[in-house]
Amino acid sequence: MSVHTTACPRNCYSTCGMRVHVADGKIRRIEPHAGNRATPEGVCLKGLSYVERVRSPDRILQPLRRTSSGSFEPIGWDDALDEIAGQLHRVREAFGPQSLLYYAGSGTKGLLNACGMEFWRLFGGCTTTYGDLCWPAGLEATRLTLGDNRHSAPWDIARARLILMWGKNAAETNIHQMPFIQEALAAGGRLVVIDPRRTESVEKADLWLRPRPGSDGALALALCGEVIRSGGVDTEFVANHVHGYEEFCRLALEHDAERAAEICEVPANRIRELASWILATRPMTITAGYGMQRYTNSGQTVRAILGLLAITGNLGRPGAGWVYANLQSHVFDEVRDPVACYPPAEPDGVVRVSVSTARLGRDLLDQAEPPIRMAWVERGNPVTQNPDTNVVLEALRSLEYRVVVDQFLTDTAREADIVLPAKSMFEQTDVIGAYWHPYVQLRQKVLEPPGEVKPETEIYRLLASKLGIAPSDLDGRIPGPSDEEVEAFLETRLAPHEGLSLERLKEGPALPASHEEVAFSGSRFATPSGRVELASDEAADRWGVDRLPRYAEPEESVRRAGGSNRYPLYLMTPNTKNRIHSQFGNLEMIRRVDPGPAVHVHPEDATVRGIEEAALVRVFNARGEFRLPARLDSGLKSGCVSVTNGWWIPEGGTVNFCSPGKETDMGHGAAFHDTLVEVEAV
Ligand SMILES: Nc1nc2c(c(=O)[nH]1)N[C@H]1C(S)=C(S)[C@@H](COP(=O)(O)OP(=O)(O)OC[C@H]3O[C@@H](n4cnc5c(=O)[nH]c(N)nc54)[C@H](O)[C@@H]3O)O[C@H]1N2
Ligand SMILES: Nc1nc2c(c(=O)[nH]1)N[C@H]1C(S)=C(S)[C@@H](COP(=O)(O)OP(=O)(O)OC[C@H]3O[C@@H](n4cnc5c(=O)[nH]c(N)nc54)[C@H](O)[C@@H]3O)O[C@H]1N2
Ligand code: SF4
Ligand SMILES: [Mo]
Repeated sequence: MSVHTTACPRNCYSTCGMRVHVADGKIRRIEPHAGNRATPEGVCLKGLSYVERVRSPDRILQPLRRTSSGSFEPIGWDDALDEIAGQLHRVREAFGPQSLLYYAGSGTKGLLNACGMEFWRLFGGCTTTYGDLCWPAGLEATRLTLGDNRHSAPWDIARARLILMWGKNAAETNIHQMPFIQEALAAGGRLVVIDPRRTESVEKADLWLRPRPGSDGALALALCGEVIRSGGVDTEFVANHVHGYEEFCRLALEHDAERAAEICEVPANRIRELASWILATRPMTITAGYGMQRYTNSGQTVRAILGLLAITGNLGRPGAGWVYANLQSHVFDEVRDPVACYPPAEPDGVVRVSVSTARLGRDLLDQAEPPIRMAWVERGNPVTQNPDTNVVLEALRSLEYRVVVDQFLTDTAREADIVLPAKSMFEQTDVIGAYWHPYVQLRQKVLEPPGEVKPETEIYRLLASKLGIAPSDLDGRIPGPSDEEVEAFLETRLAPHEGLSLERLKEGPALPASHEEVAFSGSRFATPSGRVELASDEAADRWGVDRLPRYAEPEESVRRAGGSNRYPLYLMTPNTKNRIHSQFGNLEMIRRVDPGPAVHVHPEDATVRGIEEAALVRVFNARGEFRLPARLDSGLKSGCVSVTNGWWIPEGGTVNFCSPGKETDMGHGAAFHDTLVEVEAV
């Protein structure tokens, strides 16, 4: 039995440190790594299911080629790469390298992910995507307000006496945050959850506010107005560290509990109660989720919420602050990939075209110079996870040739001409960052890849030789195939960073030298004014929004449609405990606890439509539809229906058939939740 330090590279707050025990080429045991103070409880059920996942009978172990009947048959690596190289050569000759789309999703974290783009540079360029499906409206709102995206160490929230969990469901999506919150509660702190759904996190809350989806900006401004009127402003903090307070104050005073009650459909006395807690309790931490920032008004929403921390001086102090995204472990630019927020810079001498991730389908169909002819997809499942599935499918099907690299035959892989088998987290060493805790960690190779599986770096090397790219051009860009070459490559990347080396990371998680335990403790903010910016010229110049976080309804809102709406229900599509987006749902261990999709409907909305528990219903709007059994749920706000995202098309719950290919107001995010639907029994 050998024991190895590694870490879970899923797109998940926790990025758990772990020790895996391996014997006879099999994982025998997974236990927490004591060096990661944020994840002492160890991995979740998904983490435990890796034992099944790496050896799943459904895993793709050799290249597959689509047959004329639409099924897949095995093909040797050499033939597969010859065919792909031939297609790449053809489209580049005929239309230029930008007729190739390189699409990378968030399937796994790692420095080596950047090797993909290095390859496409050597190819002569390509079309890539800008923006991101996940969190950019909030990232950009935070950057505009505080200067950058970092927060205090995860355990600092235990020192808070008031915690606002705003549009986040940590009990399912950030399970390791909950013990720190429980610690705060045990010490007399209070938890407020702001969410239209009664989630597992709500069960722990002292107060629950249930706003109408997309209306949180009005709630935040009302709370600010109430605090200002009650004399709760930290005048010293504001005088020394806040820019634009006077203007923001005038805006906030236009709002109060009654106005927010009308807009958000939350009782005014609840809003006043929360305001009184904010006045009376310090320190306050707001832990904000990403679910709330996927609307067309949500960058502005996040700026308004940040205003509440600024005016009460709850920044830069222990137990106080903004927990959204902690990029302190992101000391390498490449670690940011695949969650880069802005259109990528043009690399030297290589023309790169970009299409919007949020509008993937439409932009691909519309791109004319040059038209897209071929796609390479890795680490992502855009058919189920990007908005507007019908248009994404249309765009993929309009191409001449598609390659997908994945571990499983996902809905996206099923659209491919060639599917290449992907490594798992145990089959190649890499260095990974996180976005909640501050550790840099090693994701170590502990198993040989099964079957004919090859890591992407090796696939790119082989493809480069087929395209006549000189091996010397790959040096320093893509490591060679041996474990030693991969480690040497990573060591070079680690070398400039004090305290980080492979030897150190093999022992366990490491803090970067620049780590700040209490973020912004020096009250230095990297904004144009050097202060917390409640009024932002940059917001106006860059994104065309108001320089103040003024409230506006999301574009797709029942109120904009004015009563006569054919689609009167908000479709909520949250994340869920036992899957990561479209991953894990195909495993026996997971299906036992989460066997299939259902649409949650409030009993009032169900009754008027004659929908009964477990009845099959059609969820639809003008963009698309899907059919699922109904689950009556009085924990949902009436006027909302909810289906967890990530179900595969054959399972019937692919929610993005109904979502719009539309960007958020800032950051080029995807406004998934600007989605109105109708449901009917079928
Ligand atoms: N188990 C598990 N963990 C995960 C993931 C996963 O798929 N599964 N995914 C990871 C990733 S990539 C991400 S982005 C994060 C996301 O983490 P979270 O942000 O916690 O998750 P979401 O489910 O997207 O949204 C959180 C909550 O926002 C609520 N919400 C939606 N609209 C509104 C609104 O207008 N106002 C308010 N106040 N609330 C609203 C939803 O009801 C939901 O409960 O989780 C990460 N962790
Ligand atoms: N309606 C709606 N849609 C959403 C969301 C929502 O809240 N509502 N959430 C959005 C969010 S926050 C996110 S982050 C996205 C996530 O969307 P995606 O980035 O597409 O992520 P996943 O669904 O996890 O799919 C990742 C794929 O990568 C594969 N994979 C894993 N490891 C590797 C590897 O090492 N190599 C390769 N080549 N492949 C690998 C997995 O098998 C899986 O098929 O979904 C978004 N979509
Ligand atoms: S999915 Fe998240 S919580 Fe589960 S093991 Fe991986 S990092 Fe930890
Ligand atoms: Mo995400």
